[in-house]
Amino acid sequence: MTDDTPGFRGGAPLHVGQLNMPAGDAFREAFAGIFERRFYANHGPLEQRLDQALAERLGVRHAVSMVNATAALMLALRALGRTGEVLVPAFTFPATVQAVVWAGLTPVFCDVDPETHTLSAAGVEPRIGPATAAILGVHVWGRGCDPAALEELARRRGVGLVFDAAHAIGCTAGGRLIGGFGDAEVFSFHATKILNGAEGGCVTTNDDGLAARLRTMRSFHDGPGRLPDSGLPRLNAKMSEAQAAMALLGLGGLDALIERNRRLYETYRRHLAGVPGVRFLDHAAGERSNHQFIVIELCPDEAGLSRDALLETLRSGGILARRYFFPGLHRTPPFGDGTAAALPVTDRLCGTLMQLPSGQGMGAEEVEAVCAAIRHAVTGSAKR
Ligand code: T4K
Repeated sequence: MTDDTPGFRGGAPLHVGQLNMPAGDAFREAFAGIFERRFYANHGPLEQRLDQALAERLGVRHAVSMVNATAALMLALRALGRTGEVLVPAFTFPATVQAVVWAGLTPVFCDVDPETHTLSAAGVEPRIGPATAAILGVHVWGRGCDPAALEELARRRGVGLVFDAAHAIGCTAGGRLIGGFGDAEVFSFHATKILNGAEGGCVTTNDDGLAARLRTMRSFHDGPGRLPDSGLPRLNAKMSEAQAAMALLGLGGLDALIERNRRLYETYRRHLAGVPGVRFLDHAAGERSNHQFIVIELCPDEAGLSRDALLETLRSGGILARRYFFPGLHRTPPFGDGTAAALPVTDRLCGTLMQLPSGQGMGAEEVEAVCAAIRHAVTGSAKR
């Protein structure tokens, strides 16, 4: 970046993570309650309140909170009680596929749809075989992973269906809130997610039996809804009261954050319109999104520079945009390496997509500066 290059100046670097923090007073009050009760873990009142609030918010019978989404995915898959292979995208965060392995199942990578970036029923069906235990779809960017069609497919072929909904709280698919699709869905409350529990996650399900198994497997303690003497494998994957306090505060402020994100998203969309080679990732018409992720695809031939060259230019101006996801997991140890069979759509997306900063730390001015820096890198001019 040269001296006359527009970019973010005079502040902290702009990260892609959301880092949505509750108001200090509310935070102090919630934590004072924990200290007064001297109840820090083992399914305390805040964890129970969170499970209820999440289930109500997502319109689902059960929400079972956990220490993080990775453990929640592991337990959701294990609680299906199936063995064999899990059909999963390679275009996802490593936790999705590591959870499959930790659950004692074998991941089989499927390519994703070029428009939605998620698994589709048509793409997955040819990969279903006698060893298939389940399909694990990922609602990447909060865009629904064709859930109704995958539900029909899973029912017809007799396989399990779980969704990694780490990105998707507050989003809809086919007009229905994500949370009640398939056998189970899994949300993340990591600090960089729109609902920040300073780590945390949950499984949601409409299946009473699955919920009871999850409530048993998530800890060694007598939490609510636990099955006595079930013989199920158990783990310390329970959520602490501190996490639950943070997540409850986040849930209370979620709608305001989504609205704030939506305004940032519109600003990005307006200011990136017409930049050669930059394709802005829109959300499906008629669906609700949390607008947590601002994603662009860069066509190097039209833009005159590669995605990685653009990232480097932005980085030198304090704009920490990121490749997301890179490389595809079919090319990442322990799942594969550079010689892995191509997944053409995944390979293309991994080479051309990037995530731009958003969230509480950004305002319209910062968004405009990021867009001007992109425009300048591509066209040599920052004019809007
Ligand atoms: N499935 C999907 C599709 C996921 O995306 C994820 C997690 C999971 C499953 C598993 O969920 P969890 O088990 O984590 O609940 C981060 C997060 O660790 C991870 O939760 C998230 N997805 C993933 C996409 O991003 P990193 O290691 O690449 O990002 P990190 O921690 O370097 O943070 C991003 C930026 O935010 C950095 O530039 C620094 C900044 N940051 C981060 C934290 C945590 C801060 O400034 N302060 C902070 O406290 O994985």
